Amino acid sequence: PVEKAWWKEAVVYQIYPASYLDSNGDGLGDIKGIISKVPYIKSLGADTIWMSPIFASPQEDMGYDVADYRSIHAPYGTVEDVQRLIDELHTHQMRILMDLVVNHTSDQHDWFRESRKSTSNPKRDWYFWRDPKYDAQGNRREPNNWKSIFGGSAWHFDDATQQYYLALFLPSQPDLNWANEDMRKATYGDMIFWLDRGVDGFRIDSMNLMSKHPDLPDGKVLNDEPYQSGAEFFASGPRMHEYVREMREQVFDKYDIMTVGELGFTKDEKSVSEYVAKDRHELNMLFTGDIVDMDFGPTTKYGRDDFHPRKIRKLTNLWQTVVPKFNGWNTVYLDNHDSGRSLTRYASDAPEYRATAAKMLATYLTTLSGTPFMLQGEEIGMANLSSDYGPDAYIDVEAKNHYNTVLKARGGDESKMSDVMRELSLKARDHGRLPMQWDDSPNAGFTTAEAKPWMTINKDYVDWNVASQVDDPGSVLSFWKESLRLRKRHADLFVYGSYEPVPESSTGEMVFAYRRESHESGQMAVVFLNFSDKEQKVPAEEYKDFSVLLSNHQSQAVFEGQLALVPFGAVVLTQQQ
Ligand code: TEU
Repeated sequence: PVEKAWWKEAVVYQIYPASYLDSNGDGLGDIKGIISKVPYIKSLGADTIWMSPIFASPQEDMGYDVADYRSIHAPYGTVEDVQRLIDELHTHQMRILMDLVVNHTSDQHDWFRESRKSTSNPKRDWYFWRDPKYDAQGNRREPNNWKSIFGGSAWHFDDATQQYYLALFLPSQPDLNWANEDMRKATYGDMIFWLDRGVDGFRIDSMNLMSKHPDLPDGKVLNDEPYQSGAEFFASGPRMHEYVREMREQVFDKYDIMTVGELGFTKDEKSVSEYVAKDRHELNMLFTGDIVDMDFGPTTKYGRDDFHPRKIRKLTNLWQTVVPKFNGWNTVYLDNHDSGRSLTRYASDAPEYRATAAKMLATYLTTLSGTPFMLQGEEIGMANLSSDYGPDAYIDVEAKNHYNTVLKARGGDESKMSDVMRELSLKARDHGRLPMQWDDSPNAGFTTAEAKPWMTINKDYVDWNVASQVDDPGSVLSFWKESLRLRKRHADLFVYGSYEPVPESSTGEMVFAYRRESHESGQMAVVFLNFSDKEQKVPAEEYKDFSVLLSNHQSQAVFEGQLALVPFGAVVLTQQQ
């Protein structure tokens, strides 16, 4: 049986601070707004929040470009405001994870300002600086062929010192050199600054990019583009586990905290086990990025629309079965701030299906083992911007860079961009960052009616908002509360229980089903999720005397040995105790 821990029983609610609640009418969310909603989050049944970065930052990548880890982006508030949020959460027996962005800093960070001053500066080696290469014609070239994840070269020439510096994301996000011990120690000091204020753990951004191959070799040439992925040399490099272990020894082990690493590129069973196996003593769990669009593989997220329920089934089966094998743990999630919303992406936001589909996805997230992470708004069935929104609605650098690169390649002809707009309407990170829809007042109650919100508010807020659902027992919000209560009440079954997939051969490819069994009581439950907009009948002879524990449509019965699932139907059956 699985060893118990508070971070295994946690239910984490991701808050995107810019988009949660604006308390001072400047059109941007802030810490005071979050503090005012702690009781709401508690009432939902979430007990931990993960807050995307709130640190001082020029906001070129929405705070994932940190200029000072020990001060707060002024429009969000102050360190004292964050301390009040931490204390308010602890008063409600809740916890908070900070977003730890330490693979890179902003180019406005003092460390980088120092580092770029001269080749002999003491902080020069805190970042990656390399001499140019020159081609046969004597033209200056970047030190290698790596592409930035946001497009273009990952190298940027600095005139003052005639060298290039490495930035895997934006040019304003220079990568820190983790091989430098002084840099690591300074970073550990920043972690301790927040842990000493009561922060209960970290979501570690771009965690496995911190160790790169020491020679920074050219990436394999996969196509005729000027720059190549290079991920085989900048992800999960040779000292990655050494750095994670050092973080544990120097920082994490002094506190009772949760650690979640964001893993890119290497997502096979062995690589995952090396981070989360108990005897490895590294991290508690990972975001493996396969299901949602964080797969940085050669097929960029804006490649073809490759979602199919089988992809979710395959990856879930892998993690659900493999994690107990090495006594590890994992996250369970379908949404975050880097991806299109799962309701639109993996189910349906069509009016006739939207509520049922949102409840089906809630059933998935709350009946698997692993720590569920839900994104703000997922609890009320928030969805993507509809496809009638034009390119101006997308303000995130990832979407804008992609759109402009393709538009330029097509001679600036906007009429030739419908395929790109379709991809953006499914996958753009903007959908995961839409302002929270609190009520049907102007600006969705996110900010004052007069304020100009910092980004597009989905026009469907008039019908999809907290206020219209909170007192409706049939709402998505009420269903989330019920399913989280069920998970908590039956933790031995849904958190710690065993997992056994029901073969696709018996359910068909559009119904994802699995069995959970309690090691303590032997109670067994079976979960059926219909990922299609068609009725699906599945054999259920063996469950005919089971009762319905949870269902997202009228009472579900097993009859003639079959279970008929309505479009996006979800049902959890359990045998009598
Ligand atoms: O994401 C890691 C990352 O690589 C993502 O940018 C991912 O490739 C992309 O979103 C897939 O569509 C983390 C943060 O979650 C992301 O918001 C930041 O932009 C990035 O790191 C840099 O800090």
